[in-house]
Amino acid sequence: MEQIVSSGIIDSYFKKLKASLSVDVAIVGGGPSGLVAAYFLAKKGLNVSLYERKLAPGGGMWGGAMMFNEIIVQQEALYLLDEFNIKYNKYKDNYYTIDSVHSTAALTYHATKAGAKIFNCTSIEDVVFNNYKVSGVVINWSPVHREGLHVDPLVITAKAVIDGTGHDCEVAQTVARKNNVKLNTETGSVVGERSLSIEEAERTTIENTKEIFPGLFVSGMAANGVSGSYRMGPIFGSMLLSGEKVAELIAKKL
Ligand code: 48F
Repeated sequence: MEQIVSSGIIDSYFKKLKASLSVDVAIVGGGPSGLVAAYFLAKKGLNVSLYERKLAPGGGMWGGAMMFNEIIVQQEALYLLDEFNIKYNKYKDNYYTIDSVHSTAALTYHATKAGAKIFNCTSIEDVVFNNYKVSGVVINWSPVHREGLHVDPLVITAKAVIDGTGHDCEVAQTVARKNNVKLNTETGSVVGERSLSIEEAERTTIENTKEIFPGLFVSGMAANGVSGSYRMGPIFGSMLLSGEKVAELIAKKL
């Protein structure tokens, strides 16, 4: 029995990893925008891997605001709550509240059920840069980074990569810093996030969700960080809509 438990885990984990060495889409970050993108892309039959640095995917969604575990979603994104079977309560005209734990679990459940593979405890430390195109991601165990161990990574090739890393827009930062290239932003580099302005931020998140370099797309807060727009705090409609938009852009391209 001891042998079966261990070999079962090892065999099925490596089967999953091996099937994901070359994917259609590699998503960096399991926040709401990354999870929604994973769901829609997998639903279209694409081979999708999502890498999350932490033990639990969900990013900034679990904790609501200041650990009050409720979040706000506006009317425009209500159809996505229905798509993910998330329960909501009307608060005021146009504004709904959802339980952040219930909704984070629902996004994760539906993304994996649609066929996306989530690799948690896995950090992206670089990208593959072939023929002036982002062509994959360079992965390592998060504990290797945390311990500062000098351990080389593995490489996953991908037709498209999504930077869904939230406020830090880590992948875009790395691509710009290491390769001396111009991104599709006003300054050609990562402009950086501005202070909080909810209405403006919610609107621009959708606009800023785009391909910022051949092969590299941005979603969610990373989209606003890269393009120099505002943060919005614990309202999540645009995060969900951004995930859907980036999936559509990529599906059209592949
Ligand atoms: O920040 P995050 O939740 O991304 P998002 O989809 O949503 C933003 C909102 O949560 C909130 C907000 C909107 O109301 O302002 O902040 O833009 O999740 C990003 C995830 O990416 C992971 C990180 O642990 C988090 O779970 N992550 C960041 N860098 C890496 C990474 C990396 N290099 N490799 C793997 N995962």
